[in-house]
Amino acid sequence: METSTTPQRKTIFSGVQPSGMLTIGNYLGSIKNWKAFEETYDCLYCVVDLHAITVRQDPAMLRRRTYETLALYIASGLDPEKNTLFVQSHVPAHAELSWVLNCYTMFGELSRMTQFKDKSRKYASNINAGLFTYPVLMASDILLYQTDLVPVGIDQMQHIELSRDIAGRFNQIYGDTFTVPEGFIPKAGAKIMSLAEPEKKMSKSDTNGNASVYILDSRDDILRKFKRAVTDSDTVVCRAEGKDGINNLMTIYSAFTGKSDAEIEKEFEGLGYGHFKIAVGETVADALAPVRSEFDRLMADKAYLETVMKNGSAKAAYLARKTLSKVYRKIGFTQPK
Ligand code: ATP
Ligand code: LTN
Repeated sequence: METSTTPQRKTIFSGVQPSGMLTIGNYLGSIKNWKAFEETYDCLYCVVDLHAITVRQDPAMLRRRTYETLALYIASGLDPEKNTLFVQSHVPAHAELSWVLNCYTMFGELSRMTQFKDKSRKYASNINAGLFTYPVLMASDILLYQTDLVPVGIDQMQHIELSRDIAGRFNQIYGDTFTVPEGFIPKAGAKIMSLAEPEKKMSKSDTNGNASVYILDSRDDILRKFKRAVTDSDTVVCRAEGKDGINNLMTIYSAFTGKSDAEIEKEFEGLGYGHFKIAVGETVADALAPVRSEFDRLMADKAYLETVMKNGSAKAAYLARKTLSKVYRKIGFTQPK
C-alpha cells in the first residue's frame, strides 16, 4: 500500500485591537490578506481586547467593538470553519504566558519600542505599565501557538523582532520550546498613510474625521474623503519622492485592483488629480460594499457571533495549554497530576 506523509501545516497568528472602527489601513495591512492562508495553513485570528485596554476604553464601546471586529473578520471573507477566530480574554493562557515572558524581557528592549514612545506622547496622562509591556503580551499571543508566520502591517515589525528575540532567549536557556516566528508584510498596503496628513500613518484612533477611511464608512463618505485627500501642486499621477499624498492613493488603488504603478500611471495619463481621486474613491467604495452588507447581517445575529467566539476559544485554549504546560515544566513549576 502506498503511504504518503503530509508535511505538517504551518501556523499563522494575527490580531487587531477592538480599539476603534477599523480603517482601510487595518484592512489592507492585515485582515484582507488573511484569507489567502486559510487552505494551506492552520490560522488563528484573535480580537486582542487585552491589548486594547492599554489605552482607556469605554466598557460598552469595548464590548460592542469586540463583536464588530469579529464580524469584520468574517465579513472580510474568513470562514470560521477553516480559521480559529477568537477573543483574547477568553483564553487565559495569553495573560499567563505574558507574566512569564515579562521575566525574560529586558527593560531596555521595551524602552526602545517606537509604538510605546509614540503612544506615551499621545496619551501622556496615562503611561501605564501595560502600555510598556504590550509587546510581551503580543509575543505571548504569537509564541503560545508555535506560530510560524505573523501577517501584519509594517508598523508591527519591531514587535515581531522582539518576539523572535524573546523566543530565542527562552530556547537558549531551556532548550527548544518555542517556534521562532517570522513577520509577513503584504506587498501593497503594508503602510497606508493618512489622507489628511500623508506623512503620518492612517490610524483608527485619529481624531481628524477626514484622515482615515473606515471599512464601514458609507459610499458617500468614502467618495468625499478621497476627493478631499491632501495631494501636491503637481498634476501628473505618478509615484515620486515628495508626492506623499499621490503615492498613498496609488498604493491604495494598487492594493484594491492589483494594478502596478506603471499601469496606473498609464491609465491616468493626461487626466488630472481630480479624476484619479474619484476613481480611487469609487474603487474602494465598490470593494467595501459587500464587506459592509455582510457585516450588517452578522451584527444582527449576535448568537452566531457568540458561537464562533466559543468554538474558537475552545480550540485556541487547547493549543495554548499545551505550550503553557511545556513552559511551566521547563521553568520548574510544579504540575501535580
Ligand atoms: P490604534 O490607532 O488604536 O493604535 P491601529 O489603527 O494602528 O490602532 P492596530 O489594531 O494597532 O491598528 O493594528 C492592527 C493591524 O493593522 C496590524 O497588523 C497593523 O500593522 C495594521 N495596520 C494598522 N494601521 C495600518 C496602516 N495605516 N497601514 C497598514 N497596516 C496597518
Ligand atoms: N500589536 C498589534 C495587535 C496584536 C497582534 C498580536 C498582531 C496583538 N497581538 C499578535 C499580530 C500578532 C497591533 O496591530 N497593534
